Amino acid sequence: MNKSEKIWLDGRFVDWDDANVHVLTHTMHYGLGIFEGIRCYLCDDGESAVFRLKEHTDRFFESAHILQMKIPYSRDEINGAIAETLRINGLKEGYIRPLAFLGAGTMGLFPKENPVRVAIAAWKWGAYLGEEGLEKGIRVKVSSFARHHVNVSMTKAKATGYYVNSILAKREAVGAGYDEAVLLDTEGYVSEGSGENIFIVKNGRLKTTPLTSVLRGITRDSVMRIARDASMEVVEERFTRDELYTADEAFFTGTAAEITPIREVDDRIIGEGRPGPVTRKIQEVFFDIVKGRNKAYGHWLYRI
Ligand code: PPE
Repeated sequence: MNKSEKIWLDGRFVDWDDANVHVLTHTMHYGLGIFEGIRCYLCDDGESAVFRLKEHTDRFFESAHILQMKIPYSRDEINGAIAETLRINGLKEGYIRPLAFLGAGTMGLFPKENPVRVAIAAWKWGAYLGEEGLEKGIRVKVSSFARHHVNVSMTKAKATGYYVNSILAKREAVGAGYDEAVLLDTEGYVSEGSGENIFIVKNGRLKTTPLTSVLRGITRDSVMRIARDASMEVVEERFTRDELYTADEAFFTGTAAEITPIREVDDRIIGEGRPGPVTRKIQEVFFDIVKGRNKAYGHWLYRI
């Protein structure tokens, strides 16, 4: 991985290699932690901007609220620490990972005095599913693992432990020769990727999973707004895997994955087997926005 110099840990910067914790760190045993994934882009004017920082920080605090973790910093302090982490590492472009976790203290399932600790790291991270995937589309497999049931895991929280399910699905898909997994919900409807929301396009109309078993993706929200602003119809409705197979176009959205076209699902070619016009249009507008080229969405950029 692309190491940076410093990591912000509990309010101060430490060297990357010294950002260590005790092995009895509670979150390492039981998975009750929360995190964010945020991207910062180098804009065409040479300055850099964090994409939708406010929404990411708000979700970070919402995740903490859902899981009853009290973050010992304000939203402004976290935003400031994120900006400082980018600056101190000289990163004009990169991926930012805020993490809140329960430190060492009591073991067992009723942690009381364990401190809530916060780390913020940032590093260079290229195309999540490969440059070629971004350009030509990826091959996806429906997973044998179901996505979280709403009464088992509260998926509006971006919790560390939930990602065991994602890793199992991703490993299964990659092991079988595909690029990514798509998970169904416990009722059998399409849910999301291991770390991405999903959209399909049919007859010019976009459809994405409603906010039940999925994470409330910030890229998902951005795509819905971009599409609606371009007078495209967007609905949030359940759909089945055969509706995915017969879509004209399909794509994943996520901070890491950005807008990644899907060209094949379970060995069925989607549409023409390459990114379709709607996907390409959304990609184009999205990258124009994050690079500061589209002034109409300037309010989504937090200048560093
Ligand atoms: N669903 C899941 C399960 C998910 O993890 C992500 C983000 C999304 C949807 C899209 O959300 P958003 O980034 O707000 O558009 N996944 C993060 C973690 C990736 C990783 O491998 O780590 C991300 O994209 O940063």
